[in-house]
Amino acid sequence: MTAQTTLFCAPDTYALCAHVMLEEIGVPYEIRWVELFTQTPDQDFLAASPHCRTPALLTPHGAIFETGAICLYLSERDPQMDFIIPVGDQRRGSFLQWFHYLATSLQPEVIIQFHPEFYHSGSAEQRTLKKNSMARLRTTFDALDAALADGPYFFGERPVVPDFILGMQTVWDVIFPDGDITAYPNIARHRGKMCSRPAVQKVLALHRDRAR
Ligand SMILES: N[C@@H](CCC(=O)N[C@@H](CS)C(=O)NCC(=O)O)C(=O)O
Repeated sequence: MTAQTTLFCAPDTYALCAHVMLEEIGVPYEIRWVELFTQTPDQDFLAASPHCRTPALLTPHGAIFETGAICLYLSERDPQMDFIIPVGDQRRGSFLQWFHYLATSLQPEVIIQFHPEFYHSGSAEQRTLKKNSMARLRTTFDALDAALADGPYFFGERPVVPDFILGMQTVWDVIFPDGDITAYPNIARHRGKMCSRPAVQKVLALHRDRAR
């Protein structure tokens, strides 16, 4: 039987997070590995994701792209997992804040570290862009480290959606100044907790194997 939920996935990319959420929630799914940056993309992938970016998810209710949207959608499919701080809870505003901060303040800088060529074609300009962006990442990580001080997760002992979104990026050492997460002890502890989860271990192993 074909799974009704298909994740378009490229190894060791933003698709990690959606993949982990599928494992955590335990819905039957299949993975379709796709190639990025190609002139001949998988046509089903293109139909699901207009810029051919991973992740994209085919669901019984249609296709969805964007990590945050996919994570919220999957969490709503299994509310018992408690991955969303609900409306009416006094922590709701903070939940929304970190959810959006990760998408709008952290992610653009992370993408610059990997792909400065999206913004400049010259190598000197690319180096300057990466350097300036890393300075912004420093202060972003300062804010996140402070938010995780009570930790280990954003809201204590149980992870919620922003934890998965952060945790699946902090596995990339190159996004930290000098490639060193230890300057941010609370983020390092958060990564350790995330990486101890069986779903995360399974997905990271699959992606690293595939990326080889
Ligand atoms: N805002 C998107 C970003 C997704 C994204 O940029 N994914 C990268 C892989 S990490 C990608 O597919 N890049 C291909 C491209 O930009 O053409 C999300 O969070 O899902």
